[in-house]
Amino acid sequence: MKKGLFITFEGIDGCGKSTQITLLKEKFSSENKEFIEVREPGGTRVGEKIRNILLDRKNDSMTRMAELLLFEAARAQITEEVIIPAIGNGVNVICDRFYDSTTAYQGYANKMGRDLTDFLNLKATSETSPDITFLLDIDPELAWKRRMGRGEEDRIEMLGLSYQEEVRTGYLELAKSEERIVIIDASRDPEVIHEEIVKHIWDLTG
Ligand code: Z5A
Repeated sequence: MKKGLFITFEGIDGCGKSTQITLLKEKFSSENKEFIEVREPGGTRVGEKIRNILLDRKNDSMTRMAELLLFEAARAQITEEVIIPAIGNGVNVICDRFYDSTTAYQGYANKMGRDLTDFLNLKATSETSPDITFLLDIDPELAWKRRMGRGEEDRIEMLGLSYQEEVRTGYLELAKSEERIVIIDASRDPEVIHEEIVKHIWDLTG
């Protein structure tokens, strides 16, 4: 059986991932392409519980190592329980964040180091890698303005604009060495971005 495509979306907070995933789901549905949508951290019973711990503003004493291991625990669960079976059954997987988030947020911005995050990412995913990753690149200030009025910030959003700047730099560094990562200018109109994303997916699938 032909394997499903594994597509991931990455970027700083509020870069427009959810918006693009919604448009891509509509496109896949209109083309009768089978897919599932998942998100990280979360997407499983265990993972959603871990997500609550990670994003809870009250957990401000969480250590960087505890944070890293919780993200990897949620990832191990969703990869084995959901992603690997779906791809194996020929179902396309659209994933809101995957291990590149750990590289950019924990490895780069939190300075845990690539050696550690690369090792844990490989272990947590049994070396499952996306076929294509869209990095929605945007100025943190613009992303922050877009998010305004969405209510209380979570524990990671509370870290502010300079943190988002570090994360953005981490993503762009990573993209230099990973051919599967497509950098998308996310400051443009959602429909324009969507068309570019679809073109890349069609190019990949032929
Ligand atoms: N995290 C981590 O540190 N390490 C890891 O390994 C993983 C995650 C997996 C997950 O939070 C947090 O965990 C995240 C990283 C960290 N940091 N934080 N906080 P999340 O999943 O809840 O949040 P998020 O991933 O940052 O998503 P988001 O805030 O919901 O944003 P988004 O999905 O990228 O954006 P959006 O909701 O599509 O758009 C934001 C707003 O902009 C919205 O009002 C849209 O209508 C608007 N928008 C979107 N696109 C456009 C365009 N093109 N033009 C104008 N306006 C737009």
